[in-house]
Amino acid sequence: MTKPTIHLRSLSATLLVLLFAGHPVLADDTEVLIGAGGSAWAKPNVLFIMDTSGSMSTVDDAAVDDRSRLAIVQNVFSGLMNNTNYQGMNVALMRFDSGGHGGFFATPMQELNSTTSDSNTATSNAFTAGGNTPLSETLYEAARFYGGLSVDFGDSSNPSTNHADVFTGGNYDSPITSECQANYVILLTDGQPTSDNEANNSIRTDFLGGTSCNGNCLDEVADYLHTSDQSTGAGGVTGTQTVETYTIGFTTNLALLQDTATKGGGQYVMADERQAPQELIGNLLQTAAMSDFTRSVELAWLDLSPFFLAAAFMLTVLGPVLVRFFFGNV
Ligand SMILES: [Ca+2]
Ligand SMILES: [Ca+2]
Ligand SMILES: [Ca+2]
Repeated sequence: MTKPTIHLRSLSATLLVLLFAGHPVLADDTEVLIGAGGSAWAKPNVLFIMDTSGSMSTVDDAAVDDRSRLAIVQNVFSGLMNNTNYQGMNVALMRFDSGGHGGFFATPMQELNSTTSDSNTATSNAFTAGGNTPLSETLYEAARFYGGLSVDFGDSSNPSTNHADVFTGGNYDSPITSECQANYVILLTDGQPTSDNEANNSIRTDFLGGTSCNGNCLDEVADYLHTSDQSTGAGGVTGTQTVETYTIGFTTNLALLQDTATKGGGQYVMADERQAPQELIGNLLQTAAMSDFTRSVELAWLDLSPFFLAAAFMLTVLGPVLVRFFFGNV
């Protein structure tokens, strides 16, 4: 497969423009990345998992932002859905089960366009915070989806069950349809896992070849997604198709989320505007610089898109803080 050539230095410049502009609006370079009109490349699958646990109703610092964590995430998600630069990729949205038993698909994996951007936003905005934080159980369900395996939690979940377009009979319809397709999970969460061991036995037998997890299974599932072919069997796509997991943590710097992103082939970013905006900005710039200088010859545009998604999240959440950081207290 021929990969499109990208001049990454211009991408870093784009990121700087974004930072100084204070808006997550992507410039023309990104249009190239997303492949506007570029049907020659398989659409990437981007699965968002949104934490809907009770703690997401928390307002962390009303003096900074009087919205709840969930309201902030919903606003960020809406901003992404309505950014036309992202149209053309496939997007799905999962959320936690309100009773602490795994998670389910609130929307199917579908191409982002003017219609689905509205429906995705409406679905997300209807979420309310409540219940536990079954992180590994939900990523496990996401892995079953990518792998086209049987539905586990998603057909008995609350406050609703899986969207009808993600499964046929009792099995998930894997969104992986092309050898060159890139597949992602972006996990947005604010807390430690709770009520999160119901999938451990299935993870051990179905994903880990009989080996038990070390502590919580979230990182092991991410590792499995990143290192094992997720499109196998009679309907499988030739070659090895894997899934990269990105984690975005709110308010708590969790080693588990770092481990998960590392093993998942993605990145971990922490969005705590009260603690370390400089560090966050530094990490973003460092990532861009590393991409620029160490991978500067050629790179599939798909390799970069999750970073920009994460950056867009961060920039939206931290917009006011970024302005203060660069221009002083105003
Ligand atoms: Ca549970
Ligand atoms: Ca573990
Ligand atoms: Ca395969």
